Amino acid sequence: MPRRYNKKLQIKLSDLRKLFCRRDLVEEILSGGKDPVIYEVYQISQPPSEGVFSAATTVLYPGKIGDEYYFTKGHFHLKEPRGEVYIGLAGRGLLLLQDRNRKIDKLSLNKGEVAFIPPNYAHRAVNIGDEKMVFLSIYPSDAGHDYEIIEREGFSKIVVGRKGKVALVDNPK
Ligand code: M6P
Ligand code: ZN
Repeated sequence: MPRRYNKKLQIKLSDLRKLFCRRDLVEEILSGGKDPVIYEVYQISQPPSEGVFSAATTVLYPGKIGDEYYFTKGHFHLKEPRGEVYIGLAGRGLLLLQDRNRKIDKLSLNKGEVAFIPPNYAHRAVNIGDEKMVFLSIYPSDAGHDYEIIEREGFSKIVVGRKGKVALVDNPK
């Protein structure tokens, strides 16, 4: 884990209950008394200021709900002209990018790969491997997180593992 961070977030299944497709399975797991950690974010957060970066290391655990792989919540930036860079440090992952018209693009985000998130794209990381997926993100400290649209509408496509294959399919919701 990174040695220097000033804020740690732990996101559990219950924090993502409305986002997974199979809400019935989520509720079944939670009502059985389990609430697994899906990911942790170690932030090196700087006060919001133009031209200053914040950074975060995210550890996204492997797993699925039904056939949908674990993912980060995903967000737009509150300040629209703010981009971001993700750098894969471990594991196998995908980065979903969705524009304001819900058009989706996917980039691979495996160990050693760098992905650029252009301004005005919602972004979500997905762990498609059997091990922890770890990535570093670097973003303007004044970007801000806007979760509202994603919490309401989700991404237009979801990432599933079926018969040993990874596929991007339409979000049935
Ligand atoms: C990356 C960055 C962070 C973000 C984290 C988890 O590290 O984009 O700003 O908080 O991923 O993603 P989310 O906030 O969408 O759950
Ligand atoms: Zn971001």
